[in-house]
Amino acid sequence: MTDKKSLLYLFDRPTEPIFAGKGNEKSPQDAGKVYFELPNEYLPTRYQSISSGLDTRFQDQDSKHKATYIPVTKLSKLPDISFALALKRDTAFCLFNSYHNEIAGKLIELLMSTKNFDELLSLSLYLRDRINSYLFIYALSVVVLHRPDTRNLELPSHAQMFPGMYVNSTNFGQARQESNLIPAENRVPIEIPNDFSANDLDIENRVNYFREDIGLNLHHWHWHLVYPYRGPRNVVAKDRRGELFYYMHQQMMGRYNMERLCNDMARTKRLTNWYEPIAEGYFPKLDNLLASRTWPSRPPNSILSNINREVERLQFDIEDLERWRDRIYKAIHTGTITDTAGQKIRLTEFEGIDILGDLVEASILSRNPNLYGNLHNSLHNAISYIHDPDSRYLEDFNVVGDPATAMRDPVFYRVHAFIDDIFQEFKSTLPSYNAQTLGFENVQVQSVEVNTTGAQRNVFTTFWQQSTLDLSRGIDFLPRGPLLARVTHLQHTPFTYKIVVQNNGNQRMGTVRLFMAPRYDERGLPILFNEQRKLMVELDKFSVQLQRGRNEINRQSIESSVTIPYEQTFRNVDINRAENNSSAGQAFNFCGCGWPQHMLIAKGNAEGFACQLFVMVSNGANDTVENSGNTQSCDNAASYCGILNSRYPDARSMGFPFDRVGRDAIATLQQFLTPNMAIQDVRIFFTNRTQVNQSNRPASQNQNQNQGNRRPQQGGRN
Ligand code: CUO
Repeated sequence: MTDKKSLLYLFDRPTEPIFAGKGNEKSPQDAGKVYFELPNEYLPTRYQSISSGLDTRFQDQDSKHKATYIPVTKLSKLPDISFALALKRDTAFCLFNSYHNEIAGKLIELLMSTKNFDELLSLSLYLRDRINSYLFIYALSVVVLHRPDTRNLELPSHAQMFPGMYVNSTNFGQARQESNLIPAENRVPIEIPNDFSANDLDIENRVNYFREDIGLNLHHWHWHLVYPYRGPRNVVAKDRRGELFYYMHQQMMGRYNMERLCNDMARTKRLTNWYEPIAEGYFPKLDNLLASRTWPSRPPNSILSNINREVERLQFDIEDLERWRDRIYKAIHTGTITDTAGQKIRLTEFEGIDILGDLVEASILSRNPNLYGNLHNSLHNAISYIHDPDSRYLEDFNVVGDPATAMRDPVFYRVHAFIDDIFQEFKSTLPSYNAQTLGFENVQVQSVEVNTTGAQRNVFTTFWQQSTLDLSRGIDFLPRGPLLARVTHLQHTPFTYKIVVQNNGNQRMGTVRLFMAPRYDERGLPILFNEQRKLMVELDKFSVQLQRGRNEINRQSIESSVTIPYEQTFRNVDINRAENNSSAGQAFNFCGCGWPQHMLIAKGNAEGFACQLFVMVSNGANDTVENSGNTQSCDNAASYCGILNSRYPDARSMGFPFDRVGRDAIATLQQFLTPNMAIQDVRIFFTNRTQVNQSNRPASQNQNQNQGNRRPQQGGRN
């Protein structure tokens, strides 16, 4: 049987034809270039008549390296792929576009339906150089993630496959020069400047390090890969998916708003008036290498229009958006939605949010797309075509049209502030948690504190870090070998929490929930509970066995259930890692989804940004979910991403205990506390210094060098 790893070669240099040979002869894992023994009819028509010449041409060039040939089982019948060919190869594929997603959904179904691995590989090879490359990579990624026989494969980072979506394009000229002229072993990283899309004349530029962080954008891309809104039902209908759509994006907003407050900026203004000019502009300076185009910009004060774009089969009016919005609010206020059969479905206390999430996004799980429309995706579309709503200039969508790039643009957060407000409106109709629901009998949290090496107690420290990425998988038609880019991103010093809990009952399980929020608003006044709760960012959540009497719980920041470590975010698959068919490999793919560890703590400021750290130990017996058995040895980031093939591992509503309005007479966080909770004033100090990350040097540079201080593996979590 064919080595499953061979499928990964299809992700290498997406627009460079497969017969050009794949793999990286400088990588320790590949002895030489790899060729597939393709049946002639698998080649695109353009190449069929000259196929033998092609083989020798590419193979001769590499004769000094050992080559590997992989046999390909020919499919007994080639499928009809005209539906996928309808999307031109060099066109931009838009994940928020229903028509494009319909094509992707069919493609995912076609690939999922292959009977065994060899058939999947064969079909993928047949499709690869025929259909749109971005579509192909997207669909195959979803399939690799969800098929039992490929789950263990380690997908390369999306940023490596499509660096043009993550890194300023002006650097590619330099990159091409470096890899054409300089031997692989002597190449040096290309510096990617931090402030490439604007300068400080634009106040929004103060948080560009957040919006343009490669790890955050990778997380968002990965989240939408794990949770596609269209495709085979068993892939789309994951446990509490609609609720997680709400919660993950709510947390993104909470974190972004905290970041804004650190930088003396007001919280994000919701985009509610769709006829007004949009003050924020965005000039991405990214290249779409696939479609050979630059990403369109959006000048300040652009105005939305009705969308009528025939090619993308996209047609809706701003009034449609208003109708859908009004119907959704009506459903919230009446507590029921109407399904396609005209039946009323109640938006119940616990499941209502899930139904609403599916409806607002809208995924194929929406109970009535005719009535409630396609609000969130259409807003993405309306903004992403703001510069060319009827396609008269033949322009493609801007960065807001793709989950891999959307977080870069300030307007993205204004859209999601509006979307989040819909969910908050629903939550405000639910009964507040009473002291009994919040409490945990006989359990008192006595204290919580944070210890950071080299800092005072209850202080977080942040700084800039420089890390190196290898982009060679994504720059097509270049000599092989590493192509390194050096980026600067936020980082914090690792820290530990110490939580002291008194248990006057029997030994039992508790769930520790850690959150943090700013203390003061944009005017410098204390934030009251009902506003502060929306800024509560989850830092960690884990189970503990509580002994009778005093319990001291120590937990490291790198163990967070929200984050994934640096290596997983950037998935440098060239660095020596777990064997292919291990469960660690399976975890690796799924766990590309997760908030990047380096963005766990907001930047803070030089004076020490004041926050409140919150800890709660809830009753484990009420939190447990059957069948959430996490059998993976996965460093997973379950809080924002769920667990592969399992139910969401916490029975409480996502965001508990801050997802609802506080009970009567509660004005402050202090008043909200029950004995099983505690708060602590903390500060985040930012120092404007840059440290080089020693732990992420690519394999090619590591061969003769000490690996440096690699991040320790996460400890076992209960
Ligand atoms: Cu993730 Cu609007 O859902 O970008």
